Amino acid sequence: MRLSRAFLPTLKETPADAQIASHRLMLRAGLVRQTSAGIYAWLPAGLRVLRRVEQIVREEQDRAGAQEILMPTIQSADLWRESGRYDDYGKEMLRITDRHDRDMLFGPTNEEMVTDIFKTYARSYRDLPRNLYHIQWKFRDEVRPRFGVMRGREFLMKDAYSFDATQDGARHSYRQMFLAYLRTFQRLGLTAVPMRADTGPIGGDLSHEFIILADTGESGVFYDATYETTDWAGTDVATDDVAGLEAFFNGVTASYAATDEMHDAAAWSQVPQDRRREGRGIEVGHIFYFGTKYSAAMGLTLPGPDGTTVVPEMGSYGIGVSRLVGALIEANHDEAGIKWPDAVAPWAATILNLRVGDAATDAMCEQLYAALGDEAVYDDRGSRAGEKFADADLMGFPWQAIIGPRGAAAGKVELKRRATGERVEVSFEEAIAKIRGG
Ligand code: 5CA
Repeated sequence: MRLSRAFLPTLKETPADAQIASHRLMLRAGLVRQTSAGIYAWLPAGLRVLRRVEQIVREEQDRAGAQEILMPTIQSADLWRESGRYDDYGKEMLRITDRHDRDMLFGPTNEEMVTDIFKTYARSYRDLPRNLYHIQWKFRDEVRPRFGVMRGREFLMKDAYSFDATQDGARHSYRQMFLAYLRTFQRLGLTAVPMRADTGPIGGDLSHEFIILADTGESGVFYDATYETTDWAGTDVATDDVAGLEAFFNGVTASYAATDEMHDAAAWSQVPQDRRREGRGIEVGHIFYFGTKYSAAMGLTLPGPDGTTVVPEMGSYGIGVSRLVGALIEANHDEAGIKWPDAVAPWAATILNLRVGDAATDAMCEQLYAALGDEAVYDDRGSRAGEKFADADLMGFPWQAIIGPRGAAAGKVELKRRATGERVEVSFEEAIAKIRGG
């Protein structure tokens, strides 16, 4: 992408109404544009990050055996009347009437719809277990949308739903998602701590929130420092290994971690003093095991073995995909701007041409741009070097390839690593290798 032709708008001024760093930076770096309270348009750079986060979430869901579908945003109120949640959900639900006076709604979550779809096709207990997920926009008419995409009204969620024949099976499905979540957040470069949680309007008796530590988070958190150093991605427990996964889950959850709502002072006092961590956090994922709440209410019953009847045991598993973009910036920024981790950066590098119009400089920049293709943005604008550096720091490309007449003459590229500020002078080939290597 050539900056002279791109739609990558940056703002110099700090937007007045943005209270936290990620919100300010998302607006200043031109990632999103607010179109109504809590509703955002995603601009090219923001959309690329959103898609990368989505793809990592998808890969880990697939790896855990969940299957992707896509359900609509607009749902019929009748489904929600069946489960009894149409009245319970209150003002958070955006209710719509169509031209035939039928009650519709913009989905805040999909337990009812997925139960109805599964009911249509499942013939017997042999169709269990199954786990279906989708990545789709949700709407919740939050009383106080704030902090940009962190607490929006329209937001992108990954929501998965598991169906099992037995409680033990459902607990295994829950643990499969638990492991998938730890792996997902680690791949995103985030320290996410699983905490016992309240089940709220989703219902059920087993639930964990996955919380990223950040001073600007909305929940107070208490946890054992062990969580800061554990390598989940390195765990080799297979997703179908029932006993292995149970042992893994019990091992992880043996260490203390709770939000202020679930905090237990007596258990906390058992954690060695030097391992107690208190702070604030952002909820990026939430998983629930709620048994037969929806299957029973919505008539999902299947013939079981030997003339028995099975009412599937269900769980649901959410990740705030658009919220994660904000959370990633909270965890990776400085005064000058965003410091994208390699895994989600919109582009791996920006090429900064310090003397547009100088034949040797232009030629070297063009050559590097041709080699990197879609992985680089080329700042070919005629603006001052200072402005180019400021925009590059603000937009947070992991690498800046800085090329001026002196370097071009010597066949050298100056590479700056945004995360550390480190600069090295390298050959053209080395620059490509380093940028590709992350
Ligand atoms: N049905 C369940 C699981 S699929 C459910 O809806 N869970 S939830 O309410 O906890 O939402 C799942 C995740 O969506 C949350 O962990 C959070 O990361 C994200 N989320 C929830 N509300 C918002 C919001 N207003 N703005 C941005 N993200 C949100």
